Amino acid sequence: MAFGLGANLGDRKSAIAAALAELALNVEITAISSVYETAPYGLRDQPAFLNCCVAADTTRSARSLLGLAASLESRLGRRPRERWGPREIDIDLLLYGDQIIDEPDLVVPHPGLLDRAFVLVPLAEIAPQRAVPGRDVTVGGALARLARTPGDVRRVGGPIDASDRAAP
Ligand code: PH2
Ligand code: MG
Ligand code: MG
Repeated sequence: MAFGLGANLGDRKSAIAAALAELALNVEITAISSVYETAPYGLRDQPAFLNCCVAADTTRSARSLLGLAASLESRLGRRPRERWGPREIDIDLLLYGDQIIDEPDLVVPHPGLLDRAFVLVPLAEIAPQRAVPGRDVTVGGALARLARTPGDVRRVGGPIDASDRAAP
């Protein structure tokens, strides 16, 4: 399975480092992408994001991972705000094996996956051959097809690690 992480408020890097550390306590992380600075997508008038993706193995259900993501977001200081708007930390379930889930609050593969360079670029770095269930395409193939805006997704560093977490 894979998560997408993003932040565009406060100390973005340490928020992602904290999210990675907490995720590592709950799932077996198998790969972490580089970190990218990305132009805001959707609502454009907000600060630039840092984004990365994580691949992991787990026996937890997709619904349990959704709950985990929500509880980590709130523990890491995310405040409720508008949809598409700025956030301290965002943890999205992108893929869950070969499963297709379509429930009101849980859609997997993530519905925005194929349109968003800020997800496809880091995900293609760690899982280019992964098939996107229900779509006749791999992650790398989807990225190759995507119409890109030059400079919208810029690699700014290697994988974030626990040492990037702010001291408590
Ligand atoms: N998340 C959003 C809306 N727009 N833009 C970028 N660049 N990165 C994000 O993670 C992002 C976004 C809603 O979750
Ligand atoms: Mg989210
Ligand atoms: Mg999101």
